Amino acid sequence: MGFLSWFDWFLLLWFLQLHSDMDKGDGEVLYYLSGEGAMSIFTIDEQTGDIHAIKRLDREQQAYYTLRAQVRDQNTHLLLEPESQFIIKVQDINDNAPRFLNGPYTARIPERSPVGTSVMTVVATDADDPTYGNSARLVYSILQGLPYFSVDPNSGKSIPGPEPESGPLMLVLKILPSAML
Ligand SMILES: [Ca+2]
Ligand SMILES: [Ca+2]
Repeated sequence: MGFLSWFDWFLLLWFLQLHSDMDKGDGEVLYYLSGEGAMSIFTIDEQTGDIHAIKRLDREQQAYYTLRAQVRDQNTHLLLEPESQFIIKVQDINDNAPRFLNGPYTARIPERSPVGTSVMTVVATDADDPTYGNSARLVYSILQGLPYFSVDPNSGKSIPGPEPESGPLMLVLKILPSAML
């Protein structure tokens, strides 16, 4: 079984080519494609075996496509070799921004709480591939509320710092893809 990559959101920038050893380049063989997305997302040039994507691929919708290819004699239409199966993997690009789950968050903390008391833990997610590069890696930081609060950049856990003199405090958090830092 072959394993091929295609890029997330990339359309027709390049193509894949199937080639049979039975193909002497004289136009006597024909290539056929079947399986997931055959003819609706991927098309094949019968003569050359070139496979093109005719729609934009979104890894976050479908990351793998299992397809099958046949090579047949142009005249007899008999299979020239056993049908082969291959998988097209849609390679991730960083095309999703991180989002907070269940936000906006509200939390209360008693006056004169000890420094270091946990206020809350915020959780964000990113739909990109967490197993590839930094596309889904998150870093938490505070936009407003310093120096009275801090946040663990990795876990999103927020803790208060020194107590303010007076008045309410607003804690504004943001998440950034790590690549932007
Ligand atoms: Ca992302
Ligand atoms: Ca992506």
